[in-house]
Amino acid sequence: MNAENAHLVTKSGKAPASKSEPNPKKESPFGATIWMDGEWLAFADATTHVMAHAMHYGVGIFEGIRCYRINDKESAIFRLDDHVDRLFASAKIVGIKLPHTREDLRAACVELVRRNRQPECYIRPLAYIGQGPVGVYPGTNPPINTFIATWKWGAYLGDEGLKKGIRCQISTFTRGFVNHTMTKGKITGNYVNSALAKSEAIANGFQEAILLDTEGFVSEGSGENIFIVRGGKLKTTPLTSILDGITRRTVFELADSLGLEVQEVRFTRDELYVADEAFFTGTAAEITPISEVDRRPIGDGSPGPITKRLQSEFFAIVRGEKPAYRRWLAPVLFG
Ligand code: PPE
Repeated sequence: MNAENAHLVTKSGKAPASKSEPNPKKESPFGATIWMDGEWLAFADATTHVMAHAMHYGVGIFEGIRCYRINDKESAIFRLDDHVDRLFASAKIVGIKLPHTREDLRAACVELVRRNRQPECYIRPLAYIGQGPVGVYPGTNPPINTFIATWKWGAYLGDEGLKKGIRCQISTFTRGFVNHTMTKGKITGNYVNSALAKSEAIANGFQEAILLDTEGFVSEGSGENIFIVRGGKLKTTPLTSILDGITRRTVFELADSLGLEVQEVRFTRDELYVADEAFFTGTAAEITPISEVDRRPIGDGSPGPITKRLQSEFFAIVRGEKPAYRRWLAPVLFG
């Protein structure tokens, strides 16, 4: 078994029972190795039991991190410390005691990218309540399983979307009430809401959903924070109904360095319609312009100057071209 077809083989070594024959020549985006509970496992061996608590009740936490190529021998994981810190914050929110230190998880991310030899990849650490007592109550000291996987993930909303912007719809699904959906945590169960909204948007011919909060103000995308620009000023949702995005925080610093003001204030759907520019931020989405909302073009329907400026700064930083921001880059060296 090699790295290319490792994902097509089950633990028993047999091809998965499926009506459509897997094409062994198709290259897998997944790294051959997965770090799980402190061990380095082959992709096919990183499995979980059907009776794991998280499978039934969705109590898990995760991160999404990107690694970018700097040169032939070096890559850099963007804001690794901040992502690991947020994983611990998520753990605290759902009451999961992570059985690993921050240092161990940071080192495992770096080493996994190196082992999987993926100079540009997405890194997914995830911890969940494993197989223990049956029922909603997981007990006082439930088993916690933790893994990290990597895969090649191009532009989340398409290369074309990154350049020209994407078409969005205001979702019929509402972002959760603050005492229901703990959005400061990146909690697996929270993503049912996102998956429903995104699937609906795509079925309706759009590329992404924008969810409103329970009071009708713009909240965020299914997997992104949102910004609007009007009269040269930026606005973004305050940290009420949204994930405290690390790309969002990055945009705050970039905007500041460019002398642009950012207000964290609620704004309405119609304010979004009449914005000069709008864009999404996220680890997967990076900085993606929004060209249209509910069939109304944003500005003239093409990415505006502030969005483009922030995008080019962002990509220069993550690729190590701005020495002042090297503090955000955790190096991965390929020998
Ligand atoms: N809001 C939500 C709901 C969200 O899922 C993300 C990240 C963000 C905001 C932006 O956060 P940050 O990545 O720290 O800037 N969504 C992740 C998962 C996407 C997926 O499909 O899976 C991501 O971008 O990695």
